Amino acid sequence: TACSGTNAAPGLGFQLSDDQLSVQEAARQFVRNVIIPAAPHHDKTGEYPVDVIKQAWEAGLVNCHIPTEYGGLGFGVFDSALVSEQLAYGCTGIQTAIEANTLAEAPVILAANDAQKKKYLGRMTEEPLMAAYCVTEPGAGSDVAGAKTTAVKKGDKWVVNGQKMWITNGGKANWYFLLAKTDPAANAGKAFTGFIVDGNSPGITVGRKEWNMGQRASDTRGITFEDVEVPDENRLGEAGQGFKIAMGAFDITRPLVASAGVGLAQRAMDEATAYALQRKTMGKHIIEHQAVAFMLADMAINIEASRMMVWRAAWLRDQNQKNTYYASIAKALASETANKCASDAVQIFGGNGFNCEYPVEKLMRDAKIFTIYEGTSQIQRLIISRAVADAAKQ
Ligand code: CS8
Ligand code: FAD
Repeated sequence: TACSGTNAAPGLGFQLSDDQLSVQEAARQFVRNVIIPAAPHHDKTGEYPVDVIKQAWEAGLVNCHIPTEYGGLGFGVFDSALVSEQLAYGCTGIQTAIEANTLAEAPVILAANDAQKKKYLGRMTEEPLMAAYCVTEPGAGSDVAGAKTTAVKKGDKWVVNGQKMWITNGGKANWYFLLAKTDPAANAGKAFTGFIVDGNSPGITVGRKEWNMGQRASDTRGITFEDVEVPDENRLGEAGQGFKIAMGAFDITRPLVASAGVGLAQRAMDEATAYALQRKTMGKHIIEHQAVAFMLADMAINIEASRMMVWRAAWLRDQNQKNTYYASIAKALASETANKCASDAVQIFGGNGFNCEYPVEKLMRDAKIFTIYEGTSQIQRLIISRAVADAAKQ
């Protein structure tokens, strides 16, 4: 018959290739051997995981999406998502530090010329360097169009003044992607320009490491730019295109942040399941109490659904199709899944769940940022609802 079950859905496939399976397995092994043992120390001390990142870089798990012509692995978003899910399973603080490189590199991959790519992407593949993406400001996070940092053209240079806030890898970066206003009178789509700024440029002051609720291995800082001179050759694309370049980067990185949320949620489910299989109350393992078992079932439902949305959003981008709507759905769903799974894992652990010697309290602290960074859950819903309305108007 036409639908025999052997080839029922031509054109749609969920089977990973052998290469993808081996990348996924390499990441899984690295996480088990290196990240999981190191994570508690970096969480407790906030010490930046230099050694772990160096080993991850040597294992080919950092900067995966740099094109092969600039020395990278040339991964698409889908393959990168397989890696980031695994890294996040081990520790989302360490994974965020690693993924902030991807975020800084994304505008360069999207908009840089060949010389800029050779110089700034090339060096990332030669040494384990870090980079950072500077868009958010003390007064403007969700409202990127409200950012106030300016760049003014003086001869063949731009002079940058302003303050950025909450910059991941802010104190570790060899270079920054910077979004600055270059035409304050224009609409957002034309008002901003993107630049690559060398980390050692005179006039840059890096603030203190922020002590956050979770993901403490990651380095988050404010950065001040005071009369920082940036050569015009470090301008990304045309002047005025910066907002679109910065947004285009999110189409790549929101699926990756979502995949990290899936990794955290999966870790929470695995920890909670192992605990529920050995903890006994009222003469039974707690997994035999349906109230507990159904929490695990709900975790599975939300994790599977989130992973599928990540795969769809990532796959579309790799096909060069617009994925903004799906990237936002994946980001919102996976972030909320991460929070629900971590919170329910704490519940399943009972009193032990609230204690810092057990892994799930860290998961709950680490999960919260997922509904905030890379666009809050409210901003994802703004993007999704605008797309729903636009589709209805057509
Ligand atoms: O401001 C937008 C937004 O997305 N806000 C959220 C900001 C955000 O996500 N910040 C994250 C910072 S980075 C971070 O947190 C790092 S976490 C640590 C590392 C993790 C590891 C990876 C908005 C609210 C969605 C939109 O703002 P508006 O002011 O309403 O602008 P629009 O009218 O929508 O758009 C203006 C023009 O830009 C064009 N645009 C919009 N989206 C896109 C995309 N690609 C290309 N171009 C885009 N996705 C839009 O078409 C408009 O162009 P016009 O020509 O003006 O019509
Ligand atoms: P606000 O924009 O002030 O929002 C406050 C609240 O109002 C939120 O609940 C928000 O959802 C809601 N809200 C705002 N506007 C609307 C609206 N229009 N409709 C409905 N609700 C709305 N930024 C970078 O550029 N680079 C980085 O590397 C980076 N890393 C980060 C790492 C960490 C640990 C943190 C905490 C932040 C990081 N950020 C980074 C910044 C992050 O993206 C912003 O914090 C986030 O986008 C929210 O902006 P905000 O903090 O200014 O909150």
